[in-house]
Amino acid sequence: MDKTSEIEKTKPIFITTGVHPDLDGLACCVGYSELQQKLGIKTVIGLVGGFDLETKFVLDYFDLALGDFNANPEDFDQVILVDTSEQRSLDERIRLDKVVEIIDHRLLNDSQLFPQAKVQIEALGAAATLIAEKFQQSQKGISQTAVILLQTAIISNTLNFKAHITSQHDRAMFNWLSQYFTLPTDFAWQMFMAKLDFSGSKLTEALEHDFRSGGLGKIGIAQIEMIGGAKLVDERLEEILDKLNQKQKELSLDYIFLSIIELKEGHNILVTSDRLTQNLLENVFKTNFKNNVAILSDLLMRKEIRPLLKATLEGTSWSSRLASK
Ligand SMILES: [Mn+2]
Repeated sequence: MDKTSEIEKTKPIFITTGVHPDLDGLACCVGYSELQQKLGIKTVIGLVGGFDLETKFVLDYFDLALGDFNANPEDFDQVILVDTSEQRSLDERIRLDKVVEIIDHRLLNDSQLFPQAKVQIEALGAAATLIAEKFQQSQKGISQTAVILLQTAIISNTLNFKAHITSQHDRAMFNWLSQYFTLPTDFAWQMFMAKLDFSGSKLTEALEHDFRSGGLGKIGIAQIEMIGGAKLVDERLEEILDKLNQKQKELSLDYIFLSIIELKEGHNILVTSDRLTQNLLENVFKTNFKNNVAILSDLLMRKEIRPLLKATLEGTSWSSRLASK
C-alpha cells in the first residue's frame, strides 16, 4: 500500500468553536488546525454563524484569505473544541461523545459532558494563548496568518491587556508571537474602533450576535464592547429593552441583561427592564438601577460575571426566588 492511500484512509479530525465565532475562536481553530497538520494529523475546520465586526476587520486589514469552513460535523468521527466548552454554544449537529479534545479558558464549563475528551482549561485572558504555547513547544514553525490571528485574539480577549483576566502568560505568548510579526503600533485602537458602529440595525444585530444564554437559572447576557456606551443607552434605551424582552420570551429565560463594556471609562453599563434581573445584579454588584440602567465601578467580562451570578444564585433557595417573582 503506498503512502497516499494510507493517509486517505485516516479520517480527518473536525475542529470547531462555538457558533458565531469571535476572533479568539477563529484564531484557535486556524492555529490548532495548522499545528495538527504540521504534526501529521489531518484536520478540517467547520464553523457556524458569521463573523463579528472585529473579526471581519482583522481579516480585511491583513487581507487574510481563509477557507469556507462549511464542513459538517456529522461527516467526522472525532471533534476538537477550541475556545469553547459549553454545550449550549455548540452547533447542534455535534455529538458530545465524539469530542476528543477541549482547549478553553472558561472556568464555568460543561467539560463533564464530554466523556471521551482530553480537557485543558486554564484561566487565561485568551484561549489563543494556549494555542501559541503549543506552537512554541512544538518548534514546528508558525505561519504569518496564525501569528496575526493569535496576536489579535489575545489583544481582543484581554481588552489590550487591561481586563482583569489578563495573565502573565497572555503577555508572554503575545511577546513570543511578536518576534514573527509586529502589529502596527495603533492596531489595538483601530481594532476596537472597528466595532463601534451601532448605527441603525447594527445595534440589534450586535445584541443578537454576542448573546449567550443558559446555565443555572437560565441567564441570558448580551455583551457589547464600545466607547460612548452612556450615549448609546441614552439614545436607544427602548430599542435595547425591546430586543432583550423579545429574547427573554423567545428563549424562556429567567434572567436577561445587556452588559456594555465601556472601554474608555473602564466600567460596565448594565441594562435590563426585568425586575428579577435588576434585583439579582443589584445584590451581586452592590449597584442601583435607575431607569433600567446601572453602572458598575469595575470592568468585567461576561466570563467573569457568570461565575459571580452563579455563586449568588446557588446561595438563594428556589422558594425565595419564586416568592419574589
Ligand atoms: Mn476566548
